[in-house]
Amino acid sequence: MNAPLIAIGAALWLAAGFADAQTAAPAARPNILWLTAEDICPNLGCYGDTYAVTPNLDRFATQAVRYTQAFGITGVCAPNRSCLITGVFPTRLGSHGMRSTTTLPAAVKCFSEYLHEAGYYCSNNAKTDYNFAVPKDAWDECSRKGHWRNRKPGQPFFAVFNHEVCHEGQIRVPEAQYQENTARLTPAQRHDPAKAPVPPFHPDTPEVRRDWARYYDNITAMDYQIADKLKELEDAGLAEDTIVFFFGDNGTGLPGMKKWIWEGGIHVPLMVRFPKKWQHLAPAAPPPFPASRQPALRTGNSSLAARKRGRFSASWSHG
Ligand SMILES: [Ca+2]
Repeated sequence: MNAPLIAIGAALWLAAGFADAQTAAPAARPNILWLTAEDICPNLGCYGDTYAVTPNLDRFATQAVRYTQAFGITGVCAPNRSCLITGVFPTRLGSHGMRSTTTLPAAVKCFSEYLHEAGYYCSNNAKTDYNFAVPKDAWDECSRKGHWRNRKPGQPFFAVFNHEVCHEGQIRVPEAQYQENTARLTPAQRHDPAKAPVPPFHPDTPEVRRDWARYYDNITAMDYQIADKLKELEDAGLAEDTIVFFFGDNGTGLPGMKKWIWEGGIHVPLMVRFPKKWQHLAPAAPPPFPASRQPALRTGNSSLAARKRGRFSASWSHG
């Protein structure tokens, strides 16, 4: 199935559970954890990429709904992030130009503001890059200190952790920085440039092969960090109360990919783990591994259906 991916969290959250969040008792509300990764296409083992070394995300995939046709609305961070947090197309919002600046119309809110009003503790660690000023009520904490641990006892949370080690800017860093970024990788986990899957639109040179190998090394480093965040949840006894999203914000940060609206710029991984308690919100069961196909996000349709059910009435949202 093919469908655009817009506003991953907004669409799923608003369509599936927003009304519940407003009316249910705190203990009956799910926590929401977003684990976002910068600048990656679905170059993960669980997506069938045999060059990738991503054991933790591969394990996560066995517990999650894995979308194979998830796409950013554009090929680069800021307009995508403006869409993710509002559910509005950046072309409509005036946020489409990278590092442009727009002003949110009074009727448009970051969807975390609704969660905040509903009693959620909302933290963002830490990137915003929305192309508009962050509304003061969007986050209880928006910094590198942002963490669900800082909420009041028993308070439900929506927490975002953005992972930057795989950002395009980390591919060609000085050697010392690269070694620091990838310090946790074992020798066997480091990618051999000679085996790198150089696409036909890149010159097959040692420099390009090194870039690709390091891109994959950085993804493995990110995979370790994702495991840390999942373990934090487990250790706190919150895994069964928390819906976990993993997704990329835009495609691979190499030439002809990120910033372009070809597949390499917009095709991203997206997986959502619904614990048993919240399985009724899932569009499908976790797949047998490796799954061949999973449902695509039909955000417009699901949002429309939600409106018809009277569960979400914000007329400005595109889903
Ligand atoms: Ca990005």
